[in-house]
Amino acid sequence: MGLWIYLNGEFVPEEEAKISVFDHGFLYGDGVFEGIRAYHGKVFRLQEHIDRLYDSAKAINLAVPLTKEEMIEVVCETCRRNNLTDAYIRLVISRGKGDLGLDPNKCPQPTIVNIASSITLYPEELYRIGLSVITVPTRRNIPEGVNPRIKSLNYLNNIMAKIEANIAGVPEAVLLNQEGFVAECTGDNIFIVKNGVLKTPAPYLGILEGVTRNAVIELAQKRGIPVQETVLPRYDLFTADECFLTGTAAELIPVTKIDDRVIGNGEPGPIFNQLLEDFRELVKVDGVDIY
Ligand code: PXG
Repeated sequence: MGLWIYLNGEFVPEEEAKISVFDHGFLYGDGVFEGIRAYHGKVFRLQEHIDRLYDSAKAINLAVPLTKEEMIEVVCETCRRNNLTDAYIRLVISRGKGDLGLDPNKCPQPTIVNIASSITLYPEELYRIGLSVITVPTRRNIPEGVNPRIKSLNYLNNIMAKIEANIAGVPEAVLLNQEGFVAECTGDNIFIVKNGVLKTPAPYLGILEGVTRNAVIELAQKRGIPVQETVLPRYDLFTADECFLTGTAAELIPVTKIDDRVIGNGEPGPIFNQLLEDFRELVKVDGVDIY
């Protein structure tokens, strides 16, 4: 049973959801996207995802032909058409069909695609034992080039890092920024805990400001846990009491080894466990109703 895909104003069966080989999203990675999740019939922090999508589009000078309200409706309607209450949602806007040249002025009509599918969850045991990760040679894109705050269709920087993690036999890579400070992972933000303080790289260091990241910061503050958005050298990762990653797909996932150094006592820590529990409660109530 195939999916119904939203494509430029229509819902079509997935076999018919096709775009041009002249689409600049395909030719150049010229476009933006969001990865969104629905839990129990609610789309988690949909407004935040839509705001980030429109900011990404603005940053690449791409005018979105739908209002934010219409885009929210597209997301919810795609879930309804596929009878989904729990979903992984991929909303993509590319520059659209042009010619073989770079010029975006030759692309009159952006391509808008929305896919709502079931989620492939990480194995539950990873949440109990934690991930081993490495810092990789590939640095995060510099903000003066393609700013990492733009969730663009060009993920080669992150894919290069993922290849390095694959070669090393670990599931995730930590990218440093141009100055050598910790930025983020290939599709997740990173947090550490040291002496009861929760720390994560500040957005100006060149990261995607994750929706999950921001929710975790709020949850920590509600618990009275001090939070710092700061500069983290690798030393701070190695000597952390706890470390975990956050992202729409992963939610919160513990890291127990970094570059062969065991983090804390090698098990998910108490602050991680508390915040994961709080997050799983939050997703039950914080979201836009689909039905
Ligand atoms: N950093 C980067 C570079 C990302 O791509 C995050 C952080 C986390 O952001 P959110 O808003 O999801 O908390 C992302 C997330 C995947 C996948 O399947 C994830 C992302 C992109 C593509 C695939 O894990 N983005």
